[in-house]
Amino acid sequence: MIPRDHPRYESLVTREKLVEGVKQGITALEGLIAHGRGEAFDYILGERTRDFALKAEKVAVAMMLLAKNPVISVNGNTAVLVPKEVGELAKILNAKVEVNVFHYSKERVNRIADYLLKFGVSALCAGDAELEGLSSARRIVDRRGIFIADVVLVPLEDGDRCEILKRHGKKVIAIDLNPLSRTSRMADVTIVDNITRAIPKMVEFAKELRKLNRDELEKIVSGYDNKKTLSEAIEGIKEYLEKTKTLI
Ligand code: PTJ
Repeated sequence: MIPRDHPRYESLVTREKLVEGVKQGITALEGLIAHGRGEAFDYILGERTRDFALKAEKVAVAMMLLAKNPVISVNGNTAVLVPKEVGELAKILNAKVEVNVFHYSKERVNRIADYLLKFGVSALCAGDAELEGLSSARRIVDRRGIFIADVVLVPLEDGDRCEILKRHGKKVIAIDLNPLSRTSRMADVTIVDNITRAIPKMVEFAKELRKLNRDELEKIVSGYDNKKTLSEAIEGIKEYLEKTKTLI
């Protein structure tokens, strides 16, 4: 039991969720390592949603509202960290949710889908289609989901799939705390924010933006520059480190 007044309560609770996810066979062991890397970037970003992330979250939601077949891809980390919020977001955006994992087994995919169902999220996971050009298990997709999607939200992604999704003509929105990763650089929109803050923020934006018409949504998306977002994220890290240095 983590004491509520612990100064790093949120971070410890998040870790516990992932450890529990591993015990239940939902999160991959490698997911813990990936989370550690994410935590380190979050730390040097100041552990809050920065302006460049807010902007990317808003653009991402507008893009998904404009999409014909938006899909939210869920892996083992996402499933245990934000299951309810993914369901909420999918509902408002009229998006499909698809289980798609790097460390693949049919049993694990089904376990993730069953877990999501407990939060009222019905996820696709048929594995009845393949993305050509990708050798990792992430190529295994659902014919009704990622296979026909025009916009895919991919939290905690690997660069290879991002590249292939783009080659298949899809727009990719990544959530990745590492602004230097290949995924971050390949995506059309990169949200450099913790998934535990990013998805709830996107739910808020979705509630607001769903009232807009297509022209208004297009205005939000047009002129978005992902390279600018990434350089602002790197500047954000530098700024935070400089500020912190003076406090030591
Ligand atoms: O469930 P599976 O089988 O699909 O496996 C999931 C992992 C995460 C193990 C797999 O996708 C993987 O190996 O990912 P990578 O290549 O390590 O990339 C994960 C990226 O997510 C890293 O750049 C981390 O900085 C970032 N990251 C980790 N935790 C978070 C995060 N970004 C946002 N929020 C987080 N909580």
